[in-house]
Amino acid sequence: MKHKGLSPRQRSAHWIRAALIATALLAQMPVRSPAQTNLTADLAKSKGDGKASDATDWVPRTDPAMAQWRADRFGIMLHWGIYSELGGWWQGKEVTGAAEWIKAFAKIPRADYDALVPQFNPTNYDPVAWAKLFKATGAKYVVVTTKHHDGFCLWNSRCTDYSVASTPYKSDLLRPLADAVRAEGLDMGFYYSIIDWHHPDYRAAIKSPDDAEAYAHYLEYMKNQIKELLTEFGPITTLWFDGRWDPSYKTRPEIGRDLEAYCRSLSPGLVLGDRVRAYDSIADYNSGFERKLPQSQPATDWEACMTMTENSWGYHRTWSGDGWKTPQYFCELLTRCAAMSGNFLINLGPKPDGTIRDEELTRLQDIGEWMKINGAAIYGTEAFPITDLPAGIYSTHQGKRVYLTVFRWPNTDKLKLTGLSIARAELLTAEGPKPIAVEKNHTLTGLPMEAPSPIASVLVLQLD
Ligand code: FHN
Repeated sequence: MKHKGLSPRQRSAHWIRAALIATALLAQMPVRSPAQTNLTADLAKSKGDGKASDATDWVPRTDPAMAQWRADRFGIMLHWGIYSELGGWWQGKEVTGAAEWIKAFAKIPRADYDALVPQFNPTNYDPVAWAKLFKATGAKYVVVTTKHHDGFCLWNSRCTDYSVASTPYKSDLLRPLADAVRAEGLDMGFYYSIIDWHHPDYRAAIKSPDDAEAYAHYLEYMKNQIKELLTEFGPITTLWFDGRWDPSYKTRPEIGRDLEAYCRSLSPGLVLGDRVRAYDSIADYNSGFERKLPQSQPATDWEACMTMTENSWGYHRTWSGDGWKTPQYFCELLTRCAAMSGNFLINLGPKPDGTIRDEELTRLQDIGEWMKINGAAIYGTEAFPITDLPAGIYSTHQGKRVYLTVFRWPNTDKLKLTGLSIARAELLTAEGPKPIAVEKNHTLTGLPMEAPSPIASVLVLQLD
């Protein structure tokens, strides 16, 4: 068995996997609750930054910051900016496609788009309430757009006046959020767009020496902004770059490498996904799983990010594409990620006034209720492959504790897990863990005929 590319923790898990690859005899059994959503069909629609980076030379980081990121497993992403003002509508018409792209999709003239700046006034913004909500959802980290592709900055950057400082609200939106998030014990991360439709020196492609000179200035601008973001907002654990696909960036991998080295020089423990690079390698983890999950476990650390509707990251007043994903679906995606040793970000698009819409709020609350009881199956866990596990059941483990998260409850009170040597078992419920009898060290007996949770129920197996 090769250990190349695995962390010590992953390596130590190998003996368990090697010795205990089990066969679940649930495979042929009927299940009680039907599959709720067609994961494959939905996830196949993924667009965006989905191109795979080269993982050949990837070496896992083993330091505490990376170990923490890996153990967190679950985060919240926020897309917020002056595009939120429009909510996916321009000149009385709904614009299809991601609402944060409305300037490009509706071909909004610059002067008209910039006229949103004096309108942006999120007077109901309550970062403390947001942070409490994220905590209650069970998230362990938060990633907020500091600047999206339109170039508008949510902090009072000294590098530009195209920022919240020029709005009626005036005050920085990021530091209060970062402080509130950290006060809740969560980690704070910043999204930063490489693409910038507003900056005069940004170039999508370099076609002349003048372009090269302009782009060099833009790179300096990015560095100066990054310095502000990494040094003036308290500990920032991850910088989430986006928009590496323009030729000006992706055809010259040395630019990303230089930017990455600069970030690391400012913040040595910073966790960086591969979007800082030009598809040539992975950085700390693969961040290319956008609105899709991998089919099988990637060889590297990885993270997926997911919209609540089909494809809108920013606030869209009347999304008329595919509808809202259910809390159960999100819990299944999150569990699926953990069962492939990956992280999962759920995206929110706050309203322009600073509130979070009800559709998002209620979903987060339901996810949080589920996580409160079942989060042990997610946090700090890794993949625990069991062959022939039926669709809708996912296995993770932390040391000798194995978690089976059952989204489709079996139509039987017995569960035989050939190949495992189970010392004790319990079922997680709202009233606390309930012991489950184990026969011959491999068969759980006396399972309730109804699943304790309408979303998914977790069986915990303590292995010998
Ligand atoms: O174009 C962006 C999009 O608006 C959104 O920010 C997503 C989030 O991963 N990233 C880009 C597409 O890959």
